[in-house]
Amino acid sequence: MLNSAKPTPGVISAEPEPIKLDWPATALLIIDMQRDFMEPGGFGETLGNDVSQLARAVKPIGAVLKAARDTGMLVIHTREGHLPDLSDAPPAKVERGAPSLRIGDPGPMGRILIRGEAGHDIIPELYPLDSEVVIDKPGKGAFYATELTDVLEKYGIENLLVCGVTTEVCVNTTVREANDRGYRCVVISDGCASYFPEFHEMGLRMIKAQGGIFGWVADSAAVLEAMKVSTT
Ligand code: C5J
Repeated sequence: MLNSAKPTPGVISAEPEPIKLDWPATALLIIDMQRDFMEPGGFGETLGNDVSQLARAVKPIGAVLKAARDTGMLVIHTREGHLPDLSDAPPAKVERGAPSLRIGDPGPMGRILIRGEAGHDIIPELYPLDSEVVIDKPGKGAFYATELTDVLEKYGIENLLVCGVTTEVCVNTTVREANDRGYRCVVISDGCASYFPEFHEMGLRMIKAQGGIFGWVADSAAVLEAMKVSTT
């Protein structure tokens, strides 16, 4: 755990300070644990990244996902991707850089970052149950051009446990969007990962700096400990 002090029952040992959540008003938000980011041959690798860097987040997310399912917490998964005709993909995104394959090009897991293709789907270890919410998003943030706000309002959600990939891109963008909309975000440090370990570290530090300018950061053990006490 990040804090060495003994945890208070039901309180997440988080940084910059412990936080007690109203669990029925809390959802688990898992960002973009898709084959396109996690596996060779997908979008992440076409950009020149070492996708093995992201594997470390799978187990901690799996543990929190199991606890969320056991306790009946609302679980929301997101997927970044685009419509087959690319009508929701800005040319500025598609044409950027010099990837080995561009968004929409055929790859070993189907067309790169296109909805409905194998690469766009969530990895088997964290696959959503039919009862869970899946939000398809065209951007990095999970609120932009999606129904996420409506879902959170429908379920009376005020707090988000956030994890997924990558720490400094889609996790950070979503946490910033959520923070501006009034949600308390607790980011699960070992449930996030980046292709660049230093960006992961800085991405977390940016969130919890200045008294928690965007939210709180806690590891999965601290979250699980608080969930165990608070939801039994
Ligand atoms: C990126 C994401 N890195 N899910 N997407 O392009 O972070």
